[in-house]
Amino acid sequence: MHLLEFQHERDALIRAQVRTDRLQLLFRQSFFSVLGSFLAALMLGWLCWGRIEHEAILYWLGLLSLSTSLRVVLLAMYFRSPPETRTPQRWELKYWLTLVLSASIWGGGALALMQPNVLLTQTLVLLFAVGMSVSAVSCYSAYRSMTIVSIGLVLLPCSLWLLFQPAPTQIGMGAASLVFASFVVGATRKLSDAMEKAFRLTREMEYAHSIASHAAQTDELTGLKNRRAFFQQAEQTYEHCKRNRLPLSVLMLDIDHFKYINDSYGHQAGDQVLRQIGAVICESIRDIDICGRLGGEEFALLLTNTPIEVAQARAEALRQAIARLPCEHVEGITASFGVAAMNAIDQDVHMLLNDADKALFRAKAQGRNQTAVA
Ligand code: GH3
Ligand code: MG
Ligand code: MG
Repeated sequence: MHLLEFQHERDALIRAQVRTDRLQLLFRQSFFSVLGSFLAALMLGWLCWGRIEHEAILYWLGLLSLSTSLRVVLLAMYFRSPPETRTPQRWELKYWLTLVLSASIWGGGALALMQPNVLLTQTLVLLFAVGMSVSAVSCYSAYRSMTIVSIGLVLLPCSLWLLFQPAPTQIGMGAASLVFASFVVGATRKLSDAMEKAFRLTREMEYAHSIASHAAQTDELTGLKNRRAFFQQAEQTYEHCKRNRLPLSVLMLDIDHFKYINDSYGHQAGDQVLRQIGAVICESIRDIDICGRLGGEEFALLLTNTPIEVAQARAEALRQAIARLPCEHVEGITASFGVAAMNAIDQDVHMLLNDADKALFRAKAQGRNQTAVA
C-alpha cells in the first residue's frame, strides 16, 4: 500500500512536469507560428491585391494585426514571467483563446477572399490555407488538440465552401484538401504520442537519477550525509573559508560505550539510539553547517564562519541535549566531543578533522561525556 501510494505520487508528479514541458515547448515554437501566419496573410493579400476589393483585404489584415499583437503580448508576458509561474493552469487557457481568435480570423478571411468566383484566386487561397495547416503540425506539436483546431478553423471553411460549388474543379479541390486534412490529423497523433513519451522518459530519468544520487549521499539510518558526501562538501567549504579568511570550526562526537549499549540492549536498540542522536544533531544545525555520520557511532559537524569559542559552546549544548535524551529501554546515553578550528598550518579539511579527532580522544581519556578543544 505504501509503495503503491509512493508510485501514484511519483506518477502524478511526472505527469504534471510533462504537461509543463509541453507548455514550454508550445511557447518556444510560437514565435514562428505567430509571425508566420501574419506574413502568410500579408503575402496572400499582396497576391490577391489586383483581383479582390482592396477594402476586404485591408479589413482582414487589420483584424489579423490585432490578433497577432495580442499573441505577441501574450508571448512577451510569458517569457518575462518568473519560471515558477509558467504553469499550464495559468497559461493554457490564455493561449487557447488567442489561438482560436487568430485562426478564426485567418479562416474567415480566407473564406471571404474566395467570394468572387475566380479559380486562380481560390487556388491561391487554398494553397496558403494548406500551407498554414502543415506549419500548424510543427508549431503546435506539443498540443495535438491545438493542431486539429487550428487546421479546422483555417482550412475547413474554404474547403467546405469549395465542396458546394458547381464546377467539378472546385469540388475536386475542396475534397482533396479535406482528404489531406484527415491525413494530417492522423499523423499528429503519432507525433504527439512520440513527443509525450520523450518528455516522460526524460522526466523519469531525472527522477531516478535524483533518487539514486540522494541515496548515494545519505546515511540510511540517520538521514544525515554519509562520509563521502560529508567530505565532498566539507572540502569545498574549507576552500571557501580559507580563501575568504573566514573562521571555520569542526565538532566531532562519538557515543560513549556504544558497544555496551549494543551488547546489553541489542543491535536494534543501538540503531534507535543512532537515529535519535541523528535527529538531535539535525535540529541543532544552521543552514550553512554541514553534518554527517562518519561511520559507526561517530558524527561530525563543520561550522562555517564560526570561531572556536562559539563551536565549543555549541558542542556543550549538543552534549547536554544528548545526555537529556529520553531513549526507550536504554538509559544514560552520553557522547564525547572534540572541537578544532582551522589554522594556518592545516593544509586541508582532513587535517582539521584530525585535530578534532585528537581532542575527542582526550575527551574520552579524561572520562567521557565532555568536550575537549584542540
Ligand atoms: P567509546 O566510549 O570508547 O567510544 O566506546 P564504544 O563502545 O562506543 O566504542 P567502540 O568503537 O568499541 O564500539 C563501537 C560500536 O559501535 C561497535 C559496533 O558494533 C557498533 N556499531 C557500529 N555501527 C553500528 C550501527 O550501525 N548500528 C549499531 N547498532 N551498532 C553499530
Ligand atoms: Mg563510542
Ligand atoms: Mg567510535
